[in-house]
Amino acid sequence: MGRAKISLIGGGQIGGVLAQLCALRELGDVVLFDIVENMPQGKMLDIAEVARVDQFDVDLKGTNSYADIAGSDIVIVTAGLPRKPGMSRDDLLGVNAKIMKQVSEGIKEYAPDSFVIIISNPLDAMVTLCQKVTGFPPERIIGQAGVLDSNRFCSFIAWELGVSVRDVNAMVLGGHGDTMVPIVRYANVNGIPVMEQLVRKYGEAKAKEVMDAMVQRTKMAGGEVVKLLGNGSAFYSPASSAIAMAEAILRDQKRVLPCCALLKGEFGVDNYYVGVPCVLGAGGIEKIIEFELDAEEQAMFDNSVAAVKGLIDELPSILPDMADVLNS
Ligand code: TXD
Repeated sequence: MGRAKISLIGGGQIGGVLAQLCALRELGDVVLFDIVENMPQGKMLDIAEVARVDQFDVDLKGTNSYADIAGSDIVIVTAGLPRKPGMSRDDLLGVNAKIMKQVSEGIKEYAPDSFVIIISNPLDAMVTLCQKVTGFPPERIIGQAGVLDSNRFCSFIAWELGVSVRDVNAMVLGGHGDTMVPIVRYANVNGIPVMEQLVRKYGEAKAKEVMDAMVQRTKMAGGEVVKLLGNGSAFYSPASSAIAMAEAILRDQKRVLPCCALLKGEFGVDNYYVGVPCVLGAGGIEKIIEFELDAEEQAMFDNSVAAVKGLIDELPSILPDMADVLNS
C-alpha cells in the first residue's frame, strides 16, 4: 500500500508546523503550497534535511503550483491573513473569503476526492464557502476550531485543579468566535464533575466565579495569544489540533472530536456549519453526535449560530460573482 498524501495550502506559521508534525508522525508524503515564491520550497527543504535525526521516511515538497496537490487524501487549508492585536476573527472575512474562493477552486480542480480540513478564519464562514465552491459532500469538508478551543478549556481546568490535563474532558461547541459555547455541565476529570470539585474547593459562590472566569478566558484565549505575540496568532496549537483530525481520518480512528460540521437539523440548526461533536474516521465526518442541551446552553448555542449566520449573509456582497451559489 502506498503512503497517504497530505497537502497543506498556506505555508505560513501554521502551515510550517503542520508540515513538521506530518513528517514527525509519518502521516504520509506532504506537499506545502503557497503563493509566495520559493518560501514553501525552503521550508520543506529545511524539514527534509533533518529526516535522519528525526527518523522519518516521507517525501516533502514545497510548491507554488496547484497541480502538485493531485491525488491528495487530505488537504489542510491555512491560507489567509491572521489577526493583529485588537482585531476579531470576523474582521478577516473580506480578505480571507477571496483567498478561500481561490484555494477552493484549486482543490476542486486538482484534489476532487480529498478530505478538506479548514483552519483559516473566520472559521465557520470559510468552511461554508469551501463547501459551496467545491460542492464536495459535507462529510469531506471539516473545520478545525473545537479541538483547540476545547483543549484550551481543558488546560485552564487542569491548571486550576492541579491535575493532569490528560484526565480532563471538556468540550466547546458553537462557532469559532467570541460567542463560542464552553459546556460547563459535562466538564469532568475522569468522570468526576469539575463543578463539584470547585464547590468543594471554594464553596458555591466562589466556585461559580472561578468557572465563569475559565469560560471567559477560553472564549478569549485566541486573542490572549495574539496580544502576547504582537504579530500573528496562535500556530502550534491549531496545527496540532488539525493533525489530530487528519490522523483520525487517515487511520480510521472513529475519534469523537468537536468539529465544524454542516448541521441538517441537529441541535435545532438547519444548513449551517458550526462546531458540534463528531465521529471522525475514514469516511470523514461519519456521524454528528447529538445530545440534550439545557435551555441556557441552547440559548448560547443559538446566539453563536446567529453570529455565524451574520457572516454568511455578508459573503454574497464580498463575492458577487458567487451570489447564486451562496444563496442556494
Ligand atoms: O483554530 C483555528 N482555526 C485558528 C485559525 C487558530 C489560529 C489562527 N487561525 C487562522 O489560520 C488565522 O486567523 C489565519 O486565517 C490562518 C493562518 O494563520 P497563520 O498564522 O498560519 O498565518 P500566516 O503565517 O500569515 O500564513 C498564511 C499563509 C501565508 O504564507 C500566505 O502567503 C498564504 O497564507 N496565502 C495564500 N496561500 C495560498 N493561496 C492564497 N491565495 C494565499 N494568500 C495568502
